[in-house]
Amino acid sequence: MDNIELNQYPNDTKGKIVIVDDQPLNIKILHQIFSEEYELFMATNGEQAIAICQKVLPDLVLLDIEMPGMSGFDVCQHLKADPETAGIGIIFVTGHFDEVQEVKGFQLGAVDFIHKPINPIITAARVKNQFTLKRQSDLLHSIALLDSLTGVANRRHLDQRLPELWKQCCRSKLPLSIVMLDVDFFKRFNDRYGHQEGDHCLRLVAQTINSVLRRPMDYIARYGGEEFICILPETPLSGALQMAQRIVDAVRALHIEHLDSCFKEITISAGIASVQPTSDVTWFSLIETADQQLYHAKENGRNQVFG
Ligand code: GH3
Ligand code: MG
Ligand code: MG
Ligand code: MG
Ligand code: MG
Repeated sequence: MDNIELNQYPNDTKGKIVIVDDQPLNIKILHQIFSEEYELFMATNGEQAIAICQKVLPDLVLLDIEMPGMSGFDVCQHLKADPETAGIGIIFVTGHFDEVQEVKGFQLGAVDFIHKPINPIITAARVKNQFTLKRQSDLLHSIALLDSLTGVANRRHLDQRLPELWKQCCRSKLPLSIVMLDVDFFKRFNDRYGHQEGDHCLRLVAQTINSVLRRPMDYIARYGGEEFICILPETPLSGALQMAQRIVDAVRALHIEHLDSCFKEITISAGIASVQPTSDVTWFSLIETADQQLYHAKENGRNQVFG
């Protein structure tokens, strides 16, 4: 599970299909059916198919079962075992109807079967159905993991992503830092300017935090009401302090009027925790530490970083 974006599918994006068959003639037939509507990638053996799938993350794979070397079943198992490729829809294309084979294919996670000789109309219809389902489920998935107000990841996404980033830092033996952020005097802001202005402010703050994060691995989620959390993998405390200070400065630089704050504009406070992840420590305690540091930043006057 990677960082997410709501507009995953601009209307002009063609669906991607990987066609896998050891017989060039079959590839040619499938290519003729789909080349206009989809972006196609071809493979003539299992290893090649897996490499292409990992690289282009297609919507669907049309997968021949009988091939020299890795069979279609092997390829399917391989793709399903890797979280990165597990969501790709697999349609087996098989030479002869065989109930046992078909059961096995569905058990391995295939979404449909197409029988040879290929009927272009039936094949196109089946692929179109699966393609539509895949896009709908991808969209649902991304909506379920996004905060609807600010467009950044929500708590549910954080719960999935944090253990992954944690594991990554266990492997790389590099520190992971967490920055907890909380908008200052935000209750008063709502009281004076109204909830709609409050919502608008939260959107701007989320965008601003996001714009400070530069590396692809850096991650932001809305943690709660006016609280955000940043995860900075492979970043030591010193780097996290710098990033957090940049965030605090950038929020202040928005110059959003807040007459009931001692700063007279919207500010944010940050608490940082940093650790070298190992299997002995948990990320729960890291969040707790960041929370305590945030508390100190508040106690010490707000609009500042503690770590
Ligand atoms: P502190 O500086 O100590 O953080 O004070 P605070 O007022 O920001 O903290 P408190 O926890 O007392 O209040 C948080 C407020 O954030 C309460 C609520 O009105 C506001 N809030 C939380 N979620 C939302 C939201 O989605 N939209 C809006 N407009 N306001 C929200
Ligand atoms: Mg074959
Ligand atoms: Mg709060
Ligand atoms: Mg609070
Ligand atoms: Mg607050």
